[in-house]
Amino acid sequence: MGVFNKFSFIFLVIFLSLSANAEVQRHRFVIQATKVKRLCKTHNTITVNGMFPGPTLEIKNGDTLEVQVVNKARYNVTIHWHGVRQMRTGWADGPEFVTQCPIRPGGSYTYRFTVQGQEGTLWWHAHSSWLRATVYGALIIRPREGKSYPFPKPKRETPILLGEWWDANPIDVVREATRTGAAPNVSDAYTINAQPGDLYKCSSKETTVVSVDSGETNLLRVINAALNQPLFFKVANHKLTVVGADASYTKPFTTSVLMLGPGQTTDVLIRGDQPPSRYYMAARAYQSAQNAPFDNTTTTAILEYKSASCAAKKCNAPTPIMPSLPAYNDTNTVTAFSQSFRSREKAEVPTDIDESLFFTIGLGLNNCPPNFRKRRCQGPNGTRFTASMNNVSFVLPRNFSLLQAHQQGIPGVFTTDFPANPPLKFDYTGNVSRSLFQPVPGTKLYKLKYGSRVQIVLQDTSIVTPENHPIHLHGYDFYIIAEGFGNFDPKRDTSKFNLVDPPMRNTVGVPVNGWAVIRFVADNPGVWILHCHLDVHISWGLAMAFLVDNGVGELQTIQPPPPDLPIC
Ligand SMILES: *[C@@H]1O[C@H](CO)[C@@H](O)[C@H](O)[C@H]1NC(C)=O
Ligand SMILES: *[C@@H]1O[C@H](CO)[C@@H](O)[C@H](O)[C@H]1NC(C)=O
Ligand SMILES: *[C@@H]1O[C@H](CO)[C@@H](O)[C@H](O)[C@H]1NC(C)=O
Ligand SMILES: *[C@@H]1O[C@H](CO)[C@@H](O)[C@H](O)[C@H]1NC(C)=O
Ligand SMILES: *[C@@H]1O[C@H](CO)[C@@H](O)[C@H](O)[C@H]1NC(C)=O
Ligand SMILES: *[C@@H]1O[C@H](CO)[C@@H](O)[C@H](O)[C@H]1NC(C)=O
Ligand SMILES: *[C@@H]1O[C@H](CO)[C@@H](O)[C@H](O)[C@H]1NC(C)=O
Ligand SMILES: *[C@@H]1O[C@H](CO)[C@@H](O)[C@H](O)[C@H]1NC(C)=O
Ligand SMILES: [Cu+2]
Repeated sequence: MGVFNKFSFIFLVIFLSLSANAEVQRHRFVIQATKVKRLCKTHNTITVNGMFPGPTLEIKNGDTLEVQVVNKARYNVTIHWHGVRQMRTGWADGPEFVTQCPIRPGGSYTYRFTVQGQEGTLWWHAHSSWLRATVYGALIIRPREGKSYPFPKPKRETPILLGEWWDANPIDVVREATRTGAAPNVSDAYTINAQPGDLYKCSSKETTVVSVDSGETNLLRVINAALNQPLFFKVANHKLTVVGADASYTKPFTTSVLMLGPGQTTDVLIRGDQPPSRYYMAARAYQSAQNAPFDNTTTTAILEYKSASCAAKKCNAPTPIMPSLPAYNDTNTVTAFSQSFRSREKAEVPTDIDESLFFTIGLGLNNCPPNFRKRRCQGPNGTRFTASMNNVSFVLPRNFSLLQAHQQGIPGVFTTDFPANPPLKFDYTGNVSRSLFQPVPGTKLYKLKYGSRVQIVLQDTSIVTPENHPIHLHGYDFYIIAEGFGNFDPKRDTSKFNLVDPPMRNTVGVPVNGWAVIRFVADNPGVWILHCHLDVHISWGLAMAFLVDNGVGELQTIQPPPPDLPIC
């Protein structure tokens, strides 16, 4: 008996330590056209496994994901694991022509990577043309076994994916814009978990319902998966307590409204502390660009107290209460919100900086090339829209991915002369002369030594229009140590740097007509794209890429490419 007990004890210990260890999760994503009906009309929508939104992946910190992506659609596709650091596994990052060539129709590729030291909400999405309009889903990372959240455990958890829907094929929309040089058509609806909600035609039967019980707390994992639009989000009569963003915990703070740029996530606790009823949660545009058309509609879901729900057909459920959302141009609310973020854990902000960079970000206009017909120059005054960082409009290669070209030493695919500073100093946020509007196309990378401590000032310009750009860096989280309006002034603005508890994120909303300063340590070798997460701006060239060298030894060296890596 005693021996048996000892044995079962040992077995128990082995079992517990195994289950506390990391797991490998395997999934199969089939990219396929699926009939999806929204706004009264059915489209052949590109989805993962016929699901819209796509499957939610739920893992623990330390787990490994192996996702076999099989392309049964008629478009090239890649999948990006947004916010996953991909330490030494850059081949699994996903942006097409950056870390891999696209998975062609009929092809497949297995993404294999470990999520380490990140907890909270991330997401995955296509990183090829505009496919991410419908190819996206949540990636939830919970604490390791035996560890808990740094806040009271919520009774429920609900992913809230904000999206954008075209009553058209999104690929046709972007192709039309590429052809004409004009801005692409704006969307026809926003969505919550892929449903537009009650305020749109033919949508009320499928409105998303989120349950809550009186007295209990629900964790909403809000993700802005919209293609081109920063969004306000609010729940009628309920306060939201922010506890995390971009899979980093924040010091909790309470707010009535969120603003997320595309790419950003925000985890909030919501308590069932109101009279049992039905309340709308709603999202609509934060629009900072001037004189630009935008989708000015409102998407809703319903927060429903269980005691107020209505399963029986004859019951009259109360009409949900509608929140009052900020005006589309309420930049003050955006500023107050973004300045409330603080990291929860002790921040390890690099102080001695090796690479002090200054990048202008903004739009531009190309004069109509002489061999182009008028119908290909339908931007403002017969131009074509473009965009740039430091006056370089980013062009993706077509014959090799950047990472492959780097790894195999293939010349002629890119250069490493991306400028550390704007080639020309001017009043970035002032009345910019028309002669400065046209950037230079190029595939220019900026080389970083392994381990270098990097600071980037991201400076919006008012060329064409100032705008809040959500700038996303692949392969890294960074600290946002300051933000402000006007032109960044080192003499005045360095004193505003928060080196104590700045928030850590993977996407920063650079204030409209303003700047943000970010810092990170280049400890992940590979090629990492830095880009605006408004897809309309990526296709115009609002991007650049870092080439981070290997360090010393295996642990500071990128892994070899997987054998099934798609080539061009
Ligand atoms: C864009 O909008 C215009 C005007 O409504 C419409 O004629 C055109 O068909 C739309 N393009 C696409 C690709 O849906
Ligand atoms: C957007 O819609 C709101 C009402 O929902 C209206 O007050 C506002 O003027 C509209 N803005 C634009 C630019 O159309
Ligand atoms: C927002 O837009 C409205 C018109 O739609 C305008 O009256 C108001 O001044 C604008 N507010 C700001 C802060 O720009
Ligand atoms: C287009 O031309 C008009 C008239 O010359 C001018 O007022 C306007 O600012 C121009 N727009 C752009 C974007 O250059
Ligand atoms: C790849 O494409 C670039 C740009 O078109 C070209 O300059 C380069 O020669 C090509 N490289 C190879 C190896 O084909
Ligand atoms: C901007 O500058 C141009 C000349 O470069 C001038 O014609 C225009 O009036 C100025 N606009 C404003 C708003 O100051
Ligand atoms: C960008 O470069 C082009 C070509 O040299 C030049 O015409 C333009 O003025 C530059 N613009 C800025 C903002 O530096
Ligand atoms: C698909 O990707 C291949 C390279 O792998 C490229 O040659 C082809 O042009 C792409 N097709 C489209 C429609 O972009
Ligand atoms: Cu942008």
